Amino acid sequence: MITVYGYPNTRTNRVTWLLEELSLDYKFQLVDLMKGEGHSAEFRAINPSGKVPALSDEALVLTESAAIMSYLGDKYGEASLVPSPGTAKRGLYDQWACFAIAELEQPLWTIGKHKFALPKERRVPEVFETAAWEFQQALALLSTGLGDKNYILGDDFSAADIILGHTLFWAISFKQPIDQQNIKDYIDRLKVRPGLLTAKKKEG
Ligand SMILES: N[C@@H](CCC(=O)N[C@@H](CS)C(=O)NCC(=O)O)C(=O)O
Repeated sequence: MITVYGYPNTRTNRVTWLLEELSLDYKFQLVDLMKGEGHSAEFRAINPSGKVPALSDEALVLTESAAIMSYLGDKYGEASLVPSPGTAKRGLYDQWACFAIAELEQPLWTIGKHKFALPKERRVPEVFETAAWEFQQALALLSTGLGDKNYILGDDFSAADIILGHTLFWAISFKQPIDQQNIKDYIDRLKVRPGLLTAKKKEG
């Protein structure tokens, strides 16, 4: 049985969205971050960092949303959502998944950390402007990479679109401007995916 340890409106949604796209059964185990459950001894035994998502699949426990997604796609996806290792498509999949985490998410998370996530005494509001600028640089690269394709790898939706899409939804909630029409259309295509809507419902 697959168990996802998570909390609504967090990176957990990348994993639950993929699980829905793969039509896999799973248990959603709420780790109530607001009640401090991330730092309970019980959850730290699963993820020492206290962060979500984490996933258990029989004896395996995994953390890091992008790694969990590659694992699920490789094991259960028959190359439909995560391309097979060693193919050109997988190279491009990994490129965009890494880009999402390292370039697109990083400045947004800097904003998030310094707005609400870090202890108050650690927050440095001066970083906001540079982080917002960095996000715009990454957005421009994404717009060029996406071009006139429906999805980042071409005609077919993949788990890379989940990581990118989730990060773009996050940008909207952080009120970062998105001016590129191809990215706006991409967001419109992603936000109505039934897998996303079901995952959100299950997370509560
Ligand atoms: N790189 C990790 C980041 C995980 C992460 O920071 N999760 C946040 C929620 S989106 C969290 O659990 N924060 C609680 C905390 O930092 O204590 C991933 O992609 O899974």
